[in-house]
Amino acid sequence: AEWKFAVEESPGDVQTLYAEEFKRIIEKRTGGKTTVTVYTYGQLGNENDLTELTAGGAIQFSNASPGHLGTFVPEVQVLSLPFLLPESDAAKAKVLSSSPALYDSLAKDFASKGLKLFTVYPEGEMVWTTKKAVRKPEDLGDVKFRVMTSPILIEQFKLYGANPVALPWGEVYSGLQMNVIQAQVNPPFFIESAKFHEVTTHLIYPGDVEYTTTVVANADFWNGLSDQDKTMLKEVRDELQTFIIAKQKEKNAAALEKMKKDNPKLEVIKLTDAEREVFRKRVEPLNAKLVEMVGGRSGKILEQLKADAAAAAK
Ligand code: 6CS
Repeated sequence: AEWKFAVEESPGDVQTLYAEEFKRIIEKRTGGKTTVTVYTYGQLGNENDLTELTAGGAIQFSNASPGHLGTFVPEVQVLSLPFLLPESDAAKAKVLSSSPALYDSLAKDFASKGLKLFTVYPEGEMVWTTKKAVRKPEDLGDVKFRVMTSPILIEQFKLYGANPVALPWGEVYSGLQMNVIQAQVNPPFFIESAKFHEVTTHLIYPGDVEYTTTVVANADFWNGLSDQDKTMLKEVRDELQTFIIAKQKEKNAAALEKMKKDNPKLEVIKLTDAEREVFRKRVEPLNAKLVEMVGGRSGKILEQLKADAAAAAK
């Protein structure tokens, strides 16, 4: 068999490294009977296109990050809420790898859209690139701030005081360059890879949220797999979880050093606890807003996820 796996990122990026390692392990374990073809960003379409291709069965696996998937599986936006996941790496990894809120509950909303939730993993803390110093919501008043396409992100950045606009990432570099937008948010490895630091002057570390991604499979494809294949895939999934969590950490640390070297004028601002607290307070209405927007089981999933996060942090 041939399995197609499309990612939302470029060669060398975190999602691509994951898919390539998936390919290596699957092809080794099946002795080449199953091959995996990896497609990087733009080869088959943008982020939202990949989800539709997977749900429709044209491809078997893809990354579907909550930042974009909210347009298709609205409930997944619980993963985009700031100040929700535990702060420690170990507790965060535990929630993302095994939380029942995600794999029992949220997975049902994926299934109803033709998607099997295969895994969720972190890609690094979200960092803002801006063209001026930002320390408080008032500093964002005149800033057109690019966010991913999930509706909750527009609400989040409105609460933060900015003027948010949703775009696929392929349009972000030119938007910053032409000053149509002045800011965007992504983990450091991605800012470096997409070269956003070339068209920006400040990196702001707000400490509010982790970038997470999900890997999904076409549901009919998944349900048609043999028990043996399903068991293999579960083992591969667990093995890759350890691999990718270490990998993204290493890449994010290296990226900051590289960006400082490339652009010596780049100013790095880490919000103080007091400054961070102002943004945290601003965004407090967001959880209720999400439940109001999405309805259905979203409130229940959110409460469950909070409980799983609290249990993991203990
Ligand atoms: O900003 C975005 O849209 C993209 N960011 C990352 C880290 N991965 C893919 C996603 O589409």
